[in-house]
Amino acid sequence: MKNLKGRTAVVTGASKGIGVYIARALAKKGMNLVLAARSQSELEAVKAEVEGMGVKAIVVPTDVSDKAALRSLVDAAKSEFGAIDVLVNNAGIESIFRYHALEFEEIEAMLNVNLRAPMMLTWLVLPGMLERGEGHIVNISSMAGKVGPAFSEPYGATKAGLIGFTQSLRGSYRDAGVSASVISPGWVETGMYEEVERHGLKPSVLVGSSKPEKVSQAVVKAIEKDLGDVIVNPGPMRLLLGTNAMAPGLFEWVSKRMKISEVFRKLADMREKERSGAKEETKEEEEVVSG
Ligand code: NJP
Repeated sequence: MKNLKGRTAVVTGASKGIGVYIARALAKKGMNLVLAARSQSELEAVKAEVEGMGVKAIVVPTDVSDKAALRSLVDAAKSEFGAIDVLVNNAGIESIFRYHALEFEEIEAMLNVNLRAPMMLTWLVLPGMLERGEGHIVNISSMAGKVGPAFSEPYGATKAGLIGFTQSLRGSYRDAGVSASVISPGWVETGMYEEVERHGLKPSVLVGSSKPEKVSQAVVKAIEKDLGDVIVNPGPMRLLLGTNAMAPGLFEWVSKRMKISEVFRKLADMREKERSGAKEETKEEEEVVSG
């Protein structure tokens, strides 16, 4: 889609982190915005900022794991702007724990927010796009979807799902004027990465980290140039991914030596320790109350 000015984009996860940068970048291109997430006051602040850039925006408080809320989001966008030209599925959650230490509901929540919501929202906006013969879906995946890091089973699986979903969409609908892109960042210096920084952890030198503007620029470029698969990472990731495809054993060896999953292991350790501490405290409180 060459000219974004005056068109409408729905951006999920627009209340904080990368989503705010995506909203700004699309507003800079003159797009009107439908801002979705659960935190209304944060969304209102983003709305005020992008309106200051001369575009129109609405806030639609949405829990994307709620099916009815997804329908309401699409209805609100259509009733305000008439049509949805671009959908950016950015909302995402992660829970880095050892898989067996996760609660069932945490696994379910990642599946719902990271994969089911983008698939359902796409399903809801596609008919309108096909009718107009134009539209673009952008899915924010992750390097974790390209190669599943240790201690990130549901996250990696949902992000890999988004990559496959996007490839299929491109194959099915590009001839009808509707396209799709998947953006796979490595670590990005905002949002989820803040906990990594707070604990003084460092990503492997092979992976590094990127500024959030790199992701928002990649989103704009993917829409304007119709790019299918964009990696945002300073390290030699395509080379590594090529190695993974051709010689997975060698890739595993390099990953281990370069400690690619080390940050995930440390985060999992810290969180599991915190959680078992919290459980102990609750147990002690209960014992005091009952006895
Ligand atoms: O995360 P964060 P990022 N319903 O936590 C929203 C991917 N990524 O910006 O509902 C609706 O700051 C939440 O809003 P709220 C990552 O997988 C990141 O880092 O108000 N919205 C907030 O706006 C994700 O797909 C890195 O709490 C829900 C947003 O989602 C995307 O980038 C690396 C929701 C999350 O903001 C943005 O992540 C990478 C729900 N149920 C991929 N639950 C990175 N930062 O390093 C959450 O490879 N949200």
